[in-house]
Parts: sequence; C-alpha cells; structure tokens
Amino acid sequence: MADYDLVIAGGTVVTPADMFVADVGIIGDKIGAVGFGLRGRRSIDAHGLLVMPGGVDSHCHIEQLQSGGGADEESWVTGSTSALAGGTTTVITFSTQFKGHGILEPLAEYRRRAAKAMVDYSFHQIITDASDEVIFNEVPQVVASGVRSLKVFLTYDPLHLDDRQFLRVLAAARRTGALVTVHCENYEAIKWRTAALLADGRTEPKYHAWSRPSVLEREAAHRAIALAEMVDQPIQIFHVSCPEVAEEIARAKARGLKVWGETCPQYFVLSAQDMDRPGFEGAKFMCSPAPRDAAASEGLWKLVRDNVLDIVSSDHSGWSYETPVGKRLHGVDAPFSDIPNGVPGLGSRLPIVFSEGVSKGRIEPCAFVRLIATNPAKLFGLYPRKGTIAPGTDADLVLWDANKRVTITNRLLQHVIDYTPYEGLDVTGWPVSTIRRGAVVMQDGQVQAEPGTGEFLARGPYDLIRPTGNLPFGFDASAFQV
Ligand code: DUC
Ligand code: ZN
Ligand code: ZN
Repeated sequence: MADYDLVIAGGTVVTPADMFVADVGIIGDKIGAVGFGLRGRRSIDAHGLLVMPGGVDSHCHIEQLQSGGGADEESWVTGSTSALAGGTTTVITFSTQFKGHGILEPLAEYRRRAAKAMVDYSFHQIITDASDEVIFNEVPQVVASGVRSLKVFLTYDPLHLDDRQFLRVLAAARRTGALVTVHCENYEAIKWRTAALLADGRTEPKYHAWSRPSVLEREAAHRAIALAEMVDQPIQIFHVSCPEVAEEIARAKARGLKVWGETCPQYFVLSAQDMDRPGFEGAKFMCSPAPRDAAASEGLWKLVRDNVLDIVSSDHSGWSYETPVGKRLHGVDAPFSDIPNGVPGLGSRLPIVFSEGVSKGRIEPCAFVRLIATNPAKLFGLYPRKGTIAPGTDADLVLWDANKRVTITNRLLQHVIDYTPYEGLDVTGWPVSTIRRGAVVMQDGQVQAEPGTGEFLARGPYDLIRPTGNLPFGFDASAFQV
C-alpha cells in the first residue's frame, strides 16, 4: 500500500547541511518523510538528479505599481512562470508608496494583483515618505498584516529618504518587529557626478557606471549600518555589488550587529564593460548599483564563502529593450540618467549561481541551497516552512540536472521581458522539474500552473530579527514619536 501521494525516488537530496541519496515522500502539500523504499501513489524517478528546496527569491520586482499609473511589465503570471521555469517557488516582491500618499491603499491594490500568482509570495513594504501618519499609524498595521519587512532607498528620485526619515523607518521597524532592507548609494553624490557627466556631454549608457562608483555604495552602506547600530535595528543591505561594500558588513557582523548582505547574479557575471556596447545596447545591462569588474565578482565569491553575503536574490526588475515602455521610455538618445534601471533575472538566478558557484568549484551544493533558499527563508521569517527539505515542511522542490549544459537564451527564461542580459551565457546545471506544495508545476521547461494557485505568506514575529538590546547610553529614542 502507498503511504505517500508522491515519492521523488532515488535522487541526491541536498539540504542546507547535508547531501545524501534518498526518497522524498510527499503527502498533500507537505513533505512526509525523507528515507528509503518509500511507496507513493505516484513516483518520479530522480536517480542522477539533485533534489533541492525550491528557490526563495527574496528580492524581485513583479507588477510593481508605478507612480505615473500602471505597473511593471512583468505580471504575476509571467513572473511566476519564469520563476517556476527556473526552479524558484517563493518570491518576496514590493508594495510601494508614492510620496505624499499612504501605504495601505497601494498594499491593498498590490495584494489584489498578486492574487494571480503561481508561486508563493510575500512583500516588502517600500517607504518613500516617512510621514507621521505612515510611520506611527500605517506601518504597525502593515507589519501586523504579515508584511514584516520595510524597504528604503538611500538614493533615486523620487524614492530616496534622507537620514532623518531613514531613522524614523528604522525606529518604526524596531517598534513593530520588522526587518529593514536598504538600497545603499549616496543620493547627493550621484546627482552631482551625473550633472558633471551630462555637462561634459557624456550621456551614453556606459556613464551610468561612472555616475555611481563603488565608493558611493560603500559610503551609504557604512552610513546605513551606523544609523541602524544607533537605533539597534537589524537591517539587510540589498544587492551588494563589490567586496568593499561587503567588508562594511563583515565589520558590522564582527561587532555583533545584526546586519546581513545580499548579492545578485548580475554582480557575478556582468561588468561595467557590458554597458559600453555600441549604440543603445548598453542599456540592457544598466542596473543599480552598477556591475563592476571581474575582480569584484571574484571577490564577492570569497565573501559568500566567508558567510558575509548569505543570500543571492535576482533583483528581477525587467524593462523590455525593443518596446517604447521599457528601456526606450525616453528614446534611444536619452541620457543614461533617464534610462530605466534594472535587469530581468527571476528564471536565470538558480542556473547562473549553480553554474558559476557549484559547477566551477567555488561553492558546495549545500552552500548553494543556503544561498538561494534557506538563508532568504530564515532571514525573512519563512523558515522552516520554506527553504529546506524535512518532514513537515512545504513540499517545494527543484529536481536538478547538475551536468546539463545550456546556453541561455531569452526564450528559455519565459519572462515577459524581451531580452536577457545573459543571452549566450553557457551554464552547467539546469532545472528538470519544479514542485510547489506537492504539485509538479514545471517539467522539462513546461510550466503547468494555474494563475491564483500561489499563496500569500503572512510573516509573524521571529527571533532572528529581534534587536540586540545594545543602545548608546541605554537610551531608546525609538520609544518616542519623533
Ligand atoms: N535597482 C534597484 O534598486 N531596483 C530595481 C532595479 C535596479 O537596478
Ligand atoms: Zn535597490
Ligand atoms: Zn530591487
């Protein structure tokens, strides 16, 4: 008699800590057992494949509302399709705020849109206007609804917060038990350098990198960490592009601070050189922070191995290349400062990290699992439901052919964006099947999930992001409405 609805038989199970040949037995939407000789009503032969937790992408932009109306081109259906095609089963995306407005209405609208998801999902709440109403009234409601992370930008018009506003967000997070994630670049310095570059007639996409050198990311990361230390509020530094930024995080960790760092595949395989292609082509590679150089990429791998950078997310933020609503929004002669930032990456995240990391011998498979699933699940309060393979956890799995060699093309990634910055990149290692809460939702590149089958993941309080209790002079300024 069968004990399980589905058995994944004979694969090499990779958990965050261990790797061994076993069967995985699934009952309904949960893992029932990991063992030998398990009998299921259905069985999938996984001999020769790795069986890993479904990817958790804790930083991606899907159907994000835009200030001028409308939303990002990548919809919940197309974004989910790409995620599932690439082995990711959970995403954390963004509900945004428009300056002068609150956060409750956009969050309600965003939840309505996300109801079409085919992956499980949660949100970070972006704060662009730290008004009294938002900070003291709305943030507590949003956090209580399960959106337990706030996101701030230290640069970008019209998103950026000054230090006082940033402090108010840190304090609100401390009061409500949320994590703060930070886009670290120095706003004024980028504006100043951009003005000088444009004054000198340097307008092409490659000057995007010149406008925001790594020192400006390092400065902002240092400042974010210092202010978070003063408030005693845990933070995560988003999309670390180079070692000198990660070293700020390493120093903070060594001081006992709760500071975490994320990097993204673009910082492993792209460089500032990519933006120096003929004509407008360089726009395809423009994202912020800007990709650096090969030495920076290699340096990031060392910081991954040293556990300074513990998450690799996609920062999927797609803008099509050929359409008038994407990179060409302001025309092909637009100066770099008017070209939308961001690169697509939901579907390519796991293959690139696996290939560059595991296949090229930089990390072990268990470390890969930690980077792309376990650590994001832990940091954002989704673990152990997500991010591992063990009895009682959600049956989210990716079956992986570690030896399959693929040349990335846009078609394989199945997002709506009309290009990938990784076109032509050779990778070794590719997803064969994706299983989301017990259902096979991707097989050999065919995504077979219905819109609306993704679940909202409300995140409750969890220990990892509790403040340390170390405050200068023992004075908790966050207890006051200032
Ligand atoms: N940088 C961001 O901070 N967000 C999305 C796109 C990008 O390049
Ligand atoms: Zn960012
Ligand atoms: Zn982003």
